[in-house]
Amino acid sequence: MKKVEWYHDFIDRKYKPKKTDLKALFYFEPSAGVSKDDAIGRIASESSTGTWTTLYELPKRMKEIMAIAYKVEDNFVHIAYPLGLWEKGNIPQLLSGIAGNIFGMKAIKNLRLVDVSLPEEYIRSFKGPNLGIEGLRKYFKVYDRPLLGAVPKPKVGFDAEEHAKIGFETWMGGFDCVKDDENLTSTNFNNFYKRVQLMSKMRDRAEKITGEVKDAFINITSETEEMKKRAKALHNYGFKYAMIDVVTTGTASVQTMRNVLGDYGMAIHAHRAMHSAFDRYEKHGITMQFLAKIMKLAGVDQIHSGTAVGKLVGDKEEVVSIANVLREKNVKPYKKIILEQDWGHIKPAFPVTSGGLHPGLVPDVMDIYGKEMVMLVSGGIHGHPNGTRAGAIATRQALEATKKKISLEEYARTHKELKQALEKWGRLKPK
Ligand code: CAP
Ligand code: MG
Repeated sequence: MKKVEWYHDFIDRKYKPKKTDLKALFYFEPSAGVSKDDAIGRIASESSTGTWTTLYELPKRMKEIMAIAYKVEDNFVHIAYPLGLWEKGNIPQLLSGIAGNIFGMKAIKNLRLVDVSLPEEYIRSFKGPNLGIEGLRKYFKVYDRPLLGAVPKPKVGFDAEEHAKIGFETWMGGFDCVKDDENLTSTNFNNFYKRVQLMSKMRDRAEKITGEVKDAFINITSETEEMKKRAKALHNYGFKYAMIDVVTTGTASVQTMRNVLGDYGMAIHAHRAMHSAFDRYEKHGITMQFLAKIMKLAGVDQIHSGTAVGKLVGDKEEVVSIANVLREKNVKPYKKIILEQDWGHIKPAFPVTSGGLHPGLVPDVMDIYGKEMVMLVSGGIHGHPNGTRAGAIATRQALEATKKKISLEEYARTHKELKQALEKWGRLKPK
């Protein structure tokens, strides 16, 4: 019988990956009646050079660039992708390969792209973060604690004037940054350009009074040409960051904006809204640690990474893995969660912890992350019984207590803003 399928040609358990191969780890579950080899052959074939049936002719070079499934451990498969399959500097193409059609193959019931170890020759074609952790700490002149920020809440509803006033209160309470919410871009009552102008005035005022560097993550998310205009406005008004919702705008626009913002000497705050559409369920989709990896490659300086104790999903093991991928120069492999990664010239980036945090959770988050992070406490300051500025002060007090290894309750005896925060929220872990 003429051979109809050739998926098994993409399996070789004797294959030893080359230094220049991209090495991917997938979790997979074959559909009923499908063997593991039928499944892994399909994953390797459909994500590289194959198709469903044997072909009349094959170019010789195909052999050099086809993916090879070389190791299977339970429901995990390691697949090597020769460098020649990929266009250097092109993240969308990488995703179209290793995170494309394979998610829809009938023969595979569940599939999850866990991580990809990228070779130096591939990494070299990307810029990575413009400032990174070191550059941002130098900019703020803050070294002994996490960078602190807050989003005006309610998420959307303030006009530009009110927004800037909340920003001023946040800065005066001791926070470094004021962040736009992920779904605030430009509305008829809070026009982007008006907000930039008013926020710059309030920032200058707060800097003058406090003597500290103050900045903002103002959301430029929109069509790419418009994002370029908004980036220019932020630069003209002296802001160091632009915020981008990197999943909804896509990796191509992140790469474009890395170039534009890089020319301005600016940094990117990456909000990850929509990530839970594909990273939440452990049997199918793409992990947040891989999303964080490609966004760092594309050039974001910081990206949300979860809290483990707040209102959104992501347990401690996942949160720490994402933080490692972002901060470590040489990432060590960890269980079937992350692969080794030498980041080469790419600068370390900040994990951003946010979502349901308040002063009572500061010790938990510091215990998980240490100080090398950006901590966003939004509802957790604007909901303080004495308002935004007191909420920010309470958060600073909780940080001081944690650093001095004094319990919050003890510290609250002599710090009223913290006391009031604990009276309202205690150590609540919001859902
Ligand atoms: C947090 C937040 C952030 C989430 C995003 C919100 O506000 O502004 O968008 O942290 O989730 O809109 O919920 P609160 P993640 O501090 O008031 O909860 O950080 O997991 O990407
Ligand atoms: Mg938000």
